[in-house]
Amino acid sequence: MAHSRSAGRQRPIPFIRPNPPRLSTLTPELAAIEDSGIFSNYGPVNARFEDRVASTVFESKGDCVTVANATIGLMLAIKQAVGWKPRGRFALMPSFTFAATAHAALWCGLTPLLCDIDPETWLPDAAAEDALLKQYGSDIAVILPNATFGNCLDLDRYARLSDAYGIPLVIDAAASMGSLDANDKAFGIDSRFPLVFSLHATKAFATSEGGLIYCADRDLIATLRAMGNFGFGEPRCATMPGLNSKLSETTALLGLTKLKDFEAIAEHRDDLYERYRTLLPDFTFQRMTGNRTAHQFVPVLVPERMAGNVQQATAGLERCGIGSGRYFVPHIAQQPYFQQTCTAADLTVTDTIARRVIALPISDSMTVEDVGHVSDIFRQVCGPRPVSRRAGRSELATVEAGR
Ligand code: T4K
Repeated sequence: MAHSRSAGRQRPIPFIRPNPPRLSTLTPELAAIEDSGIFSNYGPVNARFEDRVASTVFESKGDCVTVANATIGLMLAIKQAVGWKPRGRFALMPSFTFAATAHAALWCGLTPLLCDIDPETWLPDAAAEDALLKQYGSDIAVILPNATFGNCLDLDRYARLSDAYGIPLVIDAAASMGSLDANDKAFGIDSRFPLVFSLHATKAFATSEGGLIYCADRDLIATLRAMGNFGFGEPRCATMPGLNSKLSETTALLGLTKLKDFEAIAEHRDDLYERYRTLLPDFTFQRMTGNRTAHQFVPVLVPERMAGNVQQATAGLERCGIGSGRYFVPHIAQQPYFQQTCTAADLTVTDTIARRVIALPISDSMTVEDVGHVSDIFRQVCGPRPVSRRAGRSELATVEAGR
């Protein structure tokens, strides 16, 4: 997949280059969908996709149901977990997550209770969660950790917490499709709590829009499937809370096709990530807890002296044709809507990381040479002196001059 490119002027490197299967190459499969007359409502292509994920990714230890996107998947899973009338009012989650996590809880009538993250793994901080569980007890309706940037959560610990406090658990695994745990198994395999994955165009497992909920508990998946079809537990008759979260047959076809080369894609992305780490040994990366992460991008911290001034690095990269992003910045507690609707605990680590984090590009078509180029430029834009004064002395200056 990775082609080496002869030395010379670098092509621009976008931050994210989505690579869903090309619909234009799937004409026979699309014609078959048209001929079947079934376009949605958990049709045959969708069923094949779900079965194949359950059997190949999760080794037939449970079931999957597709959803239109992970946000709506989280809404379904949270609603199912807390019941029709939640006994508590809070959803315990990190502030270092995407808006979707907080929105999903709010749509379920809950108040996000925002906790800090671990300074190394950037996963929700165990001590912070423990403290909030002790403080708020049964006022917490659901524990909602985010597997930050595809990193693996300690699900055994969460199962113990859930049992000890009698509080249900839903895992936001939006970026984790393709992540392998410390035993080299798919993250979440055999979990009795639902994991919600995103299949968005920008993810490693890129379709267009889409999501997937996996759980070892097959009955729970059956319930979520009915909830996602208007709560129809009986033919066209709502017996539970519901909405429409169904995936179209066309998107299911993208998922089914993506599965074919996804192992190679995930491996390639992880190789590129490791290359970044090798080339930037003096920078701080997230400490990974599993054996492989399905990288959507490469979050890394700029040096302490640039804290609060990450845009200097972003702009320097941009001038050299390299895209970058900032996740999760602003974090939840920094966003105006969430400031009005959430309760925040101490977020010292989150604030510190948010002031320094930048996300570098990774994509299926990038090569190790591209990573070398981005790393060189990144190192230079993070240098102590303003980049523009180094004209003629650095690769950055050469690239800038050539533009
Ligand atoms: N929970 C967590 C922890 C999440 O991170 C997310 C989503 C969710 C839940 C909800 O999952 P979904 O409901 O989306 O399935 C992007 C993704 O849209 C979002 O899925 C993802 N997390 C988040 C971390 O990243 P934005 O707002 O940054 O996307 P946007 O439009 O700025 O695009 C990012 C880059 O990708 C840009 O450089 C443009 C490029 N791009 C994007 C699209 C959509 C393309 O080149 N082509 C495209 O088609 O959220």
